[in-house]
Amino acid sequence: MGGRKPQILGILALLSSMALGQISPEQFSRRRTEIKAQLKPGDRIILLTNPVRHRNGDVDYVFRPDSDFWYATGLNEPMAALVLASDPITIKADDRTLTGTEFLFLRERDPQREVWEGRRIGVKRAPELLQIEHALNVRAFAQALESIFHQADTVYLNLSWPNATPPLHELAEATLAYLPPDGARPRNPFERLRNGLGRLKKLRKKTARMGRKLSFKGAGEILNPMRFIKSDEELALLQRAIDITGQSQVAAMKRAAAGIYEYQLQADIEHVYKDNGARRPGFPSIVASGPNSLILHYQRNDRQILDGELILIDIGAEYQMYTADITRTIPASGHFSDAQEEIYNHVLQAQELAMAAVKPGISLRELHAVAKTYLDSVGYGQYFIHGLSHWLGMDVHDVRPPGATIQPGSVFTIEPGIYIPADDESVEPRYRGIGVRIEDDYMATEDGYVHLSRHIPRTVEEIEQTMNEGN
Ligand SMILES: [Mn+2]
Repeated sequence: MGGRKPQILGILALLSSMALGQISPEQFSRRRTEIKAQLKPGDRIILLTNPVRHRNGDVDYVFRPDSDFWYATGLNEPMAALVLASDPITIKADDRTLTGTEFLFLRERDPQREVWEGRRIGVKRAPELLQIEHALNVRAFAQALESIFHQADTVYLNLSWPNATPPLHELAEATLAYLPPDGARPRNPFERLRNGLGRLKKLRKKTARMGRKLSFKGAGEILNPMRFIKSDEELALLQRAIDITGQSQVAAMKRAAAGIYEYQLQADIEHVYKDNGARRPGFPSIVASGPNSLILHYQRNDRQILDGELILIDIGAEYQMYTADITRTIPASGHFSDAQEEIYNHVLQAQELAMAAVKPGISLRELHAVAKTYLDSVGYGQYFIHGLSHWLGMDVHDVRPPGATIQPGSVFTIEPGIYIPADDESVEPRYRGIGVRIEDDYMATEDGYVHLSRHIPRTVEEIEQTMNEGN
């Protein structure tokens, strides 16, 4: 029994550090079953997780898994790939011959590296901990590709990396190239690309000789419709992300004052995230005061806030891989000026009208038209310069099937805005330089929607009251 206790403690520590989240290994397994059910004989799906991205010197950016890969595995480790097939295939690699429909390639345990980089699940424990059929050393991935492509017709790849839109085959090549043959991480991306190109060309030649034509498709064809409709577990995580973000918005309302810097508000916001278990933002926090409120994806957050200005705060906590996306625009002084209030209420009314139009089957484009028509009618339509809505989930601009419309279980934002340039002489000076956006998160139901962020102060009155009631 003597050696038993440390082992159990070790496993407990491992489980708590794996960030499997509140989605159980069984649910990840069910997702894989659902993916496989959509594959035809000869289809393979390969999901790669994100690379570790180099920051500077010996420092890398903090790793975040690829959304598709995580959706199908729950694995929060770099250097990993998932391979699924509809019917059993045989993979010969790493001195093993394995037959099945699910193969996870991941890093082998390495006590020395783990001292530096943290614990790894490892090949031996992965099948049980992740409920996956087969696990192999990622170093064998390149070797295994031949087995994977053997008898394959179509290979689906997750192409969110690299984040660009070159032709599909180039993406496929670049993606395959990302996993270097020996499991090491080459520093030079060109070398990485060259290695991968060479391997893929060889594979293509080989399959061509066998009289087969290998085609590549985006894994989104299969995964996007699944990710589009959220399960109850996913909705609970999204609600938690939204609640934490709401708490952050309230914290910002209470802290906001002329004289402080945008990054000080950001600090308060992100403190609330971490304090509540949301480990990072789902996208860079936007804290934009005065003229910066006109910059849609502003992220410098380094300006001193002046009296009388508006502060546009567009933020989202990421909780267990699911992100909120909520914008509030607040007055630095705690009171909107008449001109600010007037513009604010037009934006609010545009949001209310779009909300009232939500029903299953309506498109985000149609919702946009509702808001735009209203803003046009009050003379501010030309200052509404972005889309009204987007889908929300693991990615802040989440995936959707082609031609998606609002369906029960889909989650989306409604975020009208008015941005009047500082030098716009077609309006009175008191309106110039005003930027207002209001953004909330919603889940569609059978007969309407649930306003997931409804508890966060949103009207002029609610915001002023929150800002002035003290802590
Ligand atoms: Mn948004």
